[in-house]
Amino acid sequence: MKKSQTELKRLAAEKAVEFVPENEYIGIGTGSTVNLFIEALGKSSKQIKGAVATSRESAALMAQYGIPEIHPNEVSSLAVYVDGADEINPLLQMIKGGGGAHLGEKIVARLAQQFICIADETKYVKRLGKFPVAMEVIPMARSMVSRELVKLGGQPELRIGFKSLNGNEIVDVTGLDLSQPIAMEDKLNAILGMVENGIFARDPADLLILAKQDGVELIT
Ligand code: ABF
Repeated sequence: MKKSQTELKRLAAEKAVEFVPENEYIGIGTGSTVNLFIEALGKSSKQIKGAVATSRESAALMAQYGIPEIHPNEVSSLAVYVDGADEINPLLQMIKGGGGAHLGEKIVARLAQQFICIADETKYVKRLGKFPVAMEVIPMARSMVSRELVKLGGQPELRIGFKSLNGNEIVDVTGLDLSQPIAMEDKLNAILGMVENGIFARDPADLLILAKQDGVELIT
């Protein structure tokens, strides 16, 4: 019987709990796969000191399971960061931001000693770029940033009605050449008015827990 995408996400999420060290601070990402991780962690016997949340949705679910929330300014490092992705390639570089939380995710991932990505097989791609790249932009500069994105070959689209945790807007961009993801990540972040883009190439994951129809694969 073919496993559903949710069943695969749950397998990856449950496997990730094995990699959470006891009595440490950890970081927790955002999205439906992460929600299943929070549930699995909450139901496990694992005792952690606390977790940094990257969205209010994750924080609320953590609270439901009694996982203490800590603010990122209270810690100088985290043992692990567990998060999903929209796309991830064999180098463990990712496109993230479908949930509009990629700025916080990149900040918290930078704090962690190990970035564990949990995903179902549909996220694993040879080349990044089919999924739109989310970009957090300063509202007053949205048009200026969009003109620069078009110059780079992108097709920017404002995420209507969405504001980030920091009160910024999200522009989703398709059509960019991501054959050199690190270079593009840096180029995008140099645009005046750009807060952060959803290419995680400079900060790839350290471990991918990939749930496939024939089992869970660990890729490093
Ligand atoms: C989050 O995970 C986002 O960066 C990314 O868009 C999302 C993937 O969500 P899901 O697990 O629901 O596919 O970290």
